[in-house]
Amino acid sequence: MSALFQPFTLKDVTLRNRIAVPPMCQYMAVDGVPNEWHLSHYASIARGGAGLVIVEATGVAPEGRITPGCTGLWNDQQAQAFVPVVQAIKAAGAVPGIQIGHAGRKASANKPWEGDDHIAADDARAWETIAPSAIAFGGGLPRTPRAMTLEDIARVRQNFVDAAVRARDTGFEWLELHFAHGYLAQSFFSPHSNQRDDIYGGSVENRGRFLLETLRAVREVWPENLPLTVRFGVIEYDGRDEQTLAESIGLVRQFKAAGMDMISVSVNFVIPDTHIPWGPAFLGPIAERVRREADVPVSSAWGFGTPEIAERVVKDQQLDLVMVGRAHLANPHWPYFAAKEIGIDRASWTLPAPYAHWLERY
Ligand code: FNR
Ligand code: 531
Repeated sequence: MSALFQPFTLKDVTLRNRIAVPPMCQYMAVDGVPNEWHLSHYASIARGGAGLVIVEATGVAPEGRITPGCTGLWNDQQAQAFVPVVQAIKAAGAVPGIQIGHAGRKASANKPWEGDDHIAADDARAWETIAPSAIAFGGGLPRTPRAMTLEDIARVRQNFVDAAVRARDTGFEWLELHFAHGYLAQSFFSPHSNQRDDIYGGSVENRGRFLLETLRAVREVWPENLPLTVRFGVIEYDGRDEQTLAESIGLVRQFKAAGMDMISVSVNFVIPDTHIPWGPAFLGPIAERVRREADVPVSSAWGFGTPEIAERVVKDQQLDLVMVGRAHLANPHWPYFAAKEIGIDRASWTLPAPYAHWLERY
């Protein structure tokens, strides 16, 4: 039997298989409002057979978006516009998830195909960025952010809570906090970007405070019976990996004690010049270590989009869920072709009946 096509239950949610579509920004929203693009994009990807579809990083506040094209959940118009997206994902048999986040010092940027860099400060589309400290990321994101006051920190934490309430009321059944990839939350935890001298900076406990407080506050409003997860960079590949991993796994344990149901293991991306060992499934062993040492279900991504790799990492219990991103952009029906490639019998039934029936002998 295939491991990849076994169901997965977390709290009251059961996924039809171990394949998740990770959040992937579409940069196609105006004023944060999802539109026809998002509806057709998510409906088509959900129809392909994945168990879980996580909607892209969605800003908890206008200045929390990466680009002006990112979605938002800071107002009811945006929440209302997500309802058809949730319904389409569910109609396709997948579980609708959403990731909410704040881009911090990486915000106010151009779309990847329009430069992937900070919008020029004198451009009317630009906005002031905020971060734990007034330290710029560098590279294409050279603008120095304003160091957050304690009021800013309290406001942004509340933004996360308010966005979680909107996600709940919109019908999402899986919530992921974006604590990875060098965005605001990740940048609080890293000493590269957080050099505060108050209770939010310095010691590993202080650097983890914003993340833990935000998780606890969201847990209070997110239904206990639905998965609350965190996407978290646990390694920077900056030459201090053993220390970063130890600190990160310590914080993951605290996330679990605070009510987090699952961790999505990723890379920090806090500084531009690192030595990431890109390659198929390179995060598998890291994720397995987090799974073992923090005793928590894990998912991960980067190069798992080959069927036999996806099958193997679940069978070997490195991961509980495999996130397959770009392969789904190339082929929204990736799970159907993966099922055929790893020899699942009646593979066509990974697709909805109107398709499956005719593909059985196709
Ligand atoms: C991403 N990624 C990403 N990650 C995240 O946590 N939130 C997001 O919104 C996005 N947005 C995004 C957009 C696009 C176009 C790409 C290609 C990627 C990272 C993504 O979820 C995944 O981790 C990586 O793409 C690696 O997995 P694959 O693509 O190798 O399967
Ligand atoms: C990071 C990425 C780097 C290299 C290949 C794929 C993905 N992502 C992070 C995304 C934005 C797009 C780039 C987010 O986390 C929002």
